[in-house]
Amino acid sequence: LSVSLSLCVSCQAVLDKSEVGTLNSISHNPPQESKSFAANIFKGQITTAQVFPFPSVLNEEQDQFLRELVGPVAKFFEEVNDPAKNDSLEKVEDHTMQGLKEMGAFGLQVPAELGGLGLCNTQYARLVEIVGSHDLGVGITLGAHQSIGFKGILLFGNPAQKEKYLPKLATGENLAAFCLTEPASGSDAASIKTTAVQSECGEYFTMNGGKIWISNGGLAEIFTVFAKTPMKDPKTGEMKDKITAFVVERSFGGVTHGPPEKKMGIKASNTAEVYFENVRVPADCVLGEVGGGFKVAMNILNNGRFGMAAALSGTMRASLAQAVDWAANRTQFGSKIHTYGAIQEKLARMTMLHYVTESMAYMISGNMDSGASEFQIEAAISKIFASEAAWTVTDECIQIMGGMGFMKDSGVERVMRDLRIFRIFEGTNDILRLFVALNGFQVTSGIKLSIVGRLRKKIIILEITIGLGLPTSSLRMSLFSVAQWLSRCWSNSVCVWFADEQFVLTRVADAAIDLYAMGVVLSRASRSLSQGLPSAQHEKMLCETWCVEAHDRITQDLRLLSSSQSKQLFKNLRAISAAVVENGGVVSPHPLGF
Ligand code: MYA
Repeated sequence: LSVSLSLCVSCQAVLDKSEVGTLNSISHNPPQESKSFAANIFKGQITTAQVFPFPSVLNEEQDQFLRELVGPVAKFFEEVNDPAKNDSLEKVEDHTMQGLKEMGAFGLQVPAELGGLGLCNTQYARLVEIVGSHDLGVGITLGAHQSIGFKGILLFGNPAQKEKYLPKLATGENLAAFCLTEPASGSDAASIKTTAVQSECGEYFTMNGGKIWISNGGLAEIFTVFAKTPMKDPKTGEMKDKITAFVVERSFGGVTHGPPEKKMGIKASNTAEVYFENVRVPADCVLGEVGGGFKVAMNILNNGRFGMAAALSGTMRASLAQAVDWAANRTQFGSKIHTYGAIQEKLARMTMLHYVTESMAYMISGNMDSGASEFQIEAAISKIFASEAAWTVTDECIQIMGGMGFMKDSGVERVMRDLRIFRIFEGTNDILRLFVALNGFQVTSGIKLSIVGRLRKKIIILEITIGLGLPTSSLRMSLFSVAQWLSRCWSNSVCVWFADEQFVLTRVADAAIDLYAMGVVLSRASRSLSQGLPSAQHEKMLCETWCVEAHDRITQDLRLLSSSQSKQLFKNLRAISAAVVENGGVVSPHPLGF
């Protein structure tokens, strides 16, 4: 609270005493301690520590080092890497791979003493953003390697594992891959069938199973593999299968892979099946605890998701620049097309989507660098938001460019193809929306809610009211209006019953996403105002416009949920779906009758 107040003073947002009172009463005695802004909004609390002020985490040395890296990396992507060629060859060209290795791009976050660049998350985000603005295929090759492939070793490895594996991974001499998904286990990650059975002597595990759609699967030497290990339940004495994470070397023997998959996009990145046949994995290759692998997997994913937001904010920046270049130079009906309202609205919305995504990426990386341990809801939100925003921005870039955008030479069609997978992998956006809503309610209620859980739990749907009659000289912090909204929600709470109620949860997640987005842009625009940046008024406008529309979306969603209409609506949707499933497709007869 004190942070938010001092921020307000510095950005000239004057609070009157009644507003201070409201905030004090909201933040009072939280039922469960959490510093996460996103988690706390489900409790009707504004916890500002992770949002205000906008993080500035780099010290002078880190700032200087990053500045020295940004130029050469951008130059490399402009002059050496050829995204169209990588796409058509369906691999990253050899000289590009070599150049990336020489630049240290395969070990961005590996500590310097183990041969990496030792970057913090914020520095990593800045470089990944450059990669995302040029070539998502290269981005996935690099990201599958370090964002998930060997992140487990960085996060959970013991000193011996780190010393053994990280130096060669950092230089790119060895590539890494993350092996979770299986033919029958996609979103339901806990249902994997790959097994790892410990030997009688306890010295090794025998691993059997197969993984699919593994990025870098055909190139990697080192794999982070999740497998079920039979274990004795200490309480009941019964044998139970629990997931364990392992570092598996291809050189162990019994590790093979399928041919590169033919894909819609990110063609330059290798994707393959990986098989494990009687692989003898030494017991000292267990990552974390035996039986603790599910949490290892989730934490690796949580930890890497902001990288996607960073990379995609780079993609959006590039798409926006391309759209602007076209709109500023293309003449139709006697005028440049950027002078027409229809194009102006597109450019403005693209700009706002980019601003929100970029703000989320650096908000989360900054929090992580400041030692935050609870960021999983925010990270999931950033992945959902970034992948959808980048899709919209690039789609609109093509729309602005018209026929030219559809041509291969424009390069945007490749970006569009590359982007499609981002709403699917690293947790589909649909699953992550459920994760956001259920985790939020778990924080509120203390009751564990599983995605497939059968719990019936009263939830509180929050009613939103954000006043935006903002004086032009200051933001007058819509945040405080958000806080007022949250406080009101306790008195105006609407109870909704749900059991597997994904229709409800998805909309609640959308409200949480919009709210978090408001928080991050309010914070960033406030900082720009307080620093007197030349762009401050522009940012203020982005922020205000975003907040007005986000407020409307939230109100609409929550109004629907609290209305009697929603039950009927969801019933209809369920019935329509059941009918088409039963019929194997369209139910209504063709209008021509045949
Ligand atoms: S890799 C494949 C990605 N796959 C997925 O993401 C799978 C999605 N599924 C899931 O995440 C889980 O199965 C869900 C759990 C969430 C559905 N953090 O009962 P539960 C805890 C911490 O809810 P389920 C790929 O695509 C939970 O609290 N903890 O579980 C690579 C509970 O704990 P407890 C979590 O109903 C693509 C326990 O687990 C989390 O089975 C390449 C059980 O929970 C969490 N998130 O459903 C990308 N979730 O028992 C390349 C659950 O203690 C990278 N729990 O209460 C690109 C990077 C960008 C470019 C970079 C360029 C350089």
